[in-house]
Amino acid sequence: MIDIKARPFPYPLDPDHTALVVIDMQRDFIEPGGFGDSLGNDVARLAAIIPTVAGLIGFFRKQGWPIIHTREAHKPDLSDCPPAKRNRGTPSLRIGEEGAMGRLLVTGEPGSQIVPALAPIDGEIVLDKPGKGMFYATGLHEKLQGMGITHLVFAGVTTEVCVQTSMREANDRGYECLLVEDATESYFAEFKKAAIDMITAQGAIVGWSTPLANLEEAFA
Ligand code: C5J
Repeated sequence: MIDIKARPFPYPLDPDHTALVVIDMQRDFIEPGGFGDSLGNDVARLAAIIPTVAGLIGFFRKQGWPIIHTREAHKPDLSDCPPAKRNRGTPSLRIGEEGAMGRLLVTGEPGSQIVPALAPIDGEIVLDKPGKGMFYATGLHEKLQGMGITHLVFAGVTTEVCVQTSMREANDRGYECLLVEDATESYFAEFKKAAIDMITAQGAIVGWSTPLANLEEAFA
């Protein structure tokens, strides 16, 4: 085990059983004209973390540790998008409707692709998920178990929605979870802070958080 400086106390990283999960760094959330934009959000906040996420991915590639990229994306017939999700609220465009980058949050459309600066490479897992959490209807837990993974490092967007949901799901399944706090972002600064506080409170009730520099320093 290697101790990483973290909140609320050092994170015990197991180099032989750790994978990185990069949540939903896709054009639909990060670029103008996508799903995030259709909900009235300022997507520039999310684009700002791309260099740090790229640094984190580079760190994992250098170590030779597994990387999983998720995308929130539905089947073209929307059979995996419940009406309760699709019909909620008053967005300018709904899931499945044609936007500037194709149909919003639909697998295979340009908007569902991961931003070019973070594009997955051969050997990395790319997982389309219909929900907020990465374990719902994906078979990911079985895949991680088959790989012997016990520790998960998290990055991506948005901190309080898909990242936090996935961390909570992972925590319930017994994974030791670390959030890289400068490699995650929310459309709302106060929600990012609150999510990290909730995750790390009560003795790391969901998991730990740390900046990328602490992870790099431990392996320098
Ligand atoms: C949202 C996500 N915010 N990836 N999805 O709807 O956090």
